[in-house]
Amino acid sequence: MGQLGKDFLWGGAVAAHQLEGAWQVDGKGISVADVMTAGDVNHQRGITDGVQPGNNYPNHEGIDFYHRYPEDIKLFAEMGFKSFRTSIAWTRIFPNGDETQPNEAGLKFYDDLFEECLKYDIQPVITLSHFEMPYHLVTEYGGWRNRKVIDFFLNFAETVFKRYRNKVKYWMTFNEINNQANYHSQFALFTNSGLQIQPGEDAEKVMYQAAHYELVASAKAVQIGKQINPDFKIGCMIAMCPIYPLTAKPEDVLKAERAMQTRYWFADVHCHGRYPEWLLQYQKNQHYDLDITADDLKELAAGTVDYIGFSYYMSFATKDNGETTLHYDEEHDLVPNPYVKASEWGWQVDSVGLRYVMNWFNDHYHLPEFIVENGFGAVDHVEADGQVHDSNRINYLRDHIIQMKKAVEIDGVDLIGYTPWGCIDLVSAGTGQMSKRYGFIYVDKQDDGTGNLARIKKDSFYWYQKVIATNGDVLE
Ligand code: P53
Repeated sequence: MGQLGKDFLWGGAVAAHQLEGAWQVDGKGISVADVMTAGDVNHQRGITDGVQPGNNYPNHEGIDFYHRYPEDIKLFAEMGFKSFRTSIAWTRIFPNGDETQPNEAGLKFYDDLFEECLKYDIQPVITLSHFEMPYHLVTEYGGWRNRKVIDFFLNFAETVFKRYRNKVKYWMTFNEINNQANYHSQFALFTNSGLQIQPGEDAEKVMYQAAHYELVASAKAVQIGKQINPDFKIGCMIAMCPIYPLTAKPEDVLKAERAMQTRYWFADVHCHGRYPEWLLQYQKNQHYDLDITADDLKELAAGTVDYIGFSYYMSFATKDNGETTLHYDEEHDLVPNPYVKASEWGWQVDSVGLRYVMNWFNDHYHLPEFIVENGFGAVDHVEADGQVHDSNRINYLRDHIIQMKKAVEIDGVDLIGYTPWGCIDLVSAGTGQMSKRYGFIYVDKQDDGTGNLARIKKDSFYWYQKVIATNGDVLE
């Protein structure tokens, strides 16, 4: 029976654009996150044509981690973190994305940040591209629909691999690359790939082309990284929301299988180094004439990943809708699951699903896994005593850790670590809100931008400290 090893990487996760702020400091360029306004539970975030005065752009200030990280890393160390997942803001290193020479001030910032982590034996776990590509690559090149962006990305990847080769061991290429399987979502296409669909364009086809270039870029980055440091562990990052059949009706089961294929073929390419047959057939049936060369296919095969990084928040369900073509479309084919409860933001909470997906990944790919996001976004209140009693969050995390341990101890899954999302409150990616909080540490910053940015340890801070200290034995 397996166990969480003594080197298990307990920690927490964030992304540069959601907490750093300092959007124009030390030469940073404008990223796609910088042109996104705040939304809320009922309103999608706006994407403006460049930065337009008079709008609320919550990522511009974030929680000012850029200037306050020593204080925050110290709090992570106090909780006992062994790892800290963040991303490198591409626009700090290459402000426009297409420069040949990097911005030294940006490189220096991450040198200092990683040093600060290592001082406490906290391993940085780094995502190269986390919803923050240079906006210039969108306006000048059309984002990832353009093959040229592969080289710009590789220039960025090589620069940071070389610079941090002795500071960072765990890397991931593209955050939640498969979210864009939901090609109806302007938000997903823009944040993942800088895509803006023109009238008359087939969004699904554009998505398949962009995803192909990203997967080629990922495979090439893996190879470049291994040359720079053979000890690097380079993973993919998949948003894992399993899609269950609503009933045992065979047509529902088949529909759910196609849904899983549609959302997770990205992992097939990352892990197996090739496209699955159903997708090749689908693209042929659609008469998509994609730019996929023989050389690309060689690169995909040569650049498979070392591990599967994934986020897990919720599960989905689907059912047959009587169509003869087996096609799954995330915007129209999801149905509520009567067996699970949803959060205030409609995210269906399902801890057993975590054990299910850990087994699913293991059976499909036989690779180590790393849970690089998991968590409960909820409104928190600072009580009269100045404390935050976030028992909902503790309950959510406890239930998931119990299932995670079962997957390791009973089912034999090889798990590298666990980094819950938003270990310190930050800007929500989906809604741009501050009030959708995930942290062990409360930050006094509100949706309207007010607040003094003070940090407060929540009840979950002390709870997680105990979990780490006992290597997951004490969960009460
Ligand atoms: P927020 C959709 C579905 C699952 C995870 O999300 C997702 C999304 C996109 O919103 O995003 C990941 O902030 C992402 C993080 C994000 C986190 O989950 O919308 O990797 O950047 O903040 C939580 O509540």
